[in-house]
Amino acid sequence: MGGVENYLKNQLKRRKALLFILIDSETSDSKLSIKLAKTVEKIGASAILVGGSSVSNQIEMAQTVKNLKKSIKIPIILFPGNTTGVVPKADAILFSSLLNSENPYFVSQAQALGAPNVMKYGLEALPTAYLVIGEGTSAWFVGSARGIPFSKSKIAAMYALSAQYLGMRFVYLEAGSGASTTVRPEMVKAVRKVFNGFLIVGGGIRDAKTAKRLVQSGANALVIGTLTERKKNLSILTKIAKAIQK
Ligand code: 1GP
Repeated sequence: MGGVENYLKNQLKRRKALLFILIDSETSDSKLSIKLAKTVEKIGASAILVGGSSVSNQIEMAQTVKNLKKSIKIPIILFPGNTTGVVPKADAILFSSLLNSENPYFVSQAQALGAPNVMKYGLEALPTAYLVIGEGTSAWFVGSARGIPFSKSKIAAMYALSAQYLGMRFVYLEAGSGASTTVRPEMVKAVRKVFNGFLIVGGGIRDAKTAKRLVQSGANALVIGTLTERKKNLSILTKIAKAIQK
């Protein structure tokens, strides 16, 4: 286990759950990303994820990570949608297998192609089962996922348990960026029952009440991206941070 994983575990001793902010280097420019990262660091975000399923400009992403690294103290964790999402200077990477993809490329081939650069750049690999819930989002489309229906908690739990048996220490339940509904608390509970590792939930989280329910159901960290794209949402984000940390 490396430094970032240890840091996350230690954070969980002090906080009920952690807030991860997702920065998509293709939707916000570098200056805005730095400003946002500094602000969310102040309100208590534990890490910045950089990436997304549709990131294709590796040079731009590498530049964003480099600039962010100079500006904040919290770890930068890569969140790759493909091999292009592996860039230097970050602290760690959600080394993910999209377990419910119908395309073996996203289950194991992209991982094999990306692994040499993960080693070369000295990125700490966080072994993650990435599970796409529902349909119609970019993560679902790009990853050729057979989306687990929102109401099928048992299926998500089966995948999470298999992830655990495969030795993965992180599970990410993903409703997809900008999703109209979040993963349901019932599904988080069902996964929590069988999975002992670090449970990440994201997609469509836009208010403190929903965030709190997901945490009460067993999420260890929530990922928020879309909400941060508007400055006026900062007060909601602050409320979410407060609601999930205690
Ligand atoms: C997407 O789970 C993340 O990968 C964040 O989703 O953009 O809807 O907050 P939102």
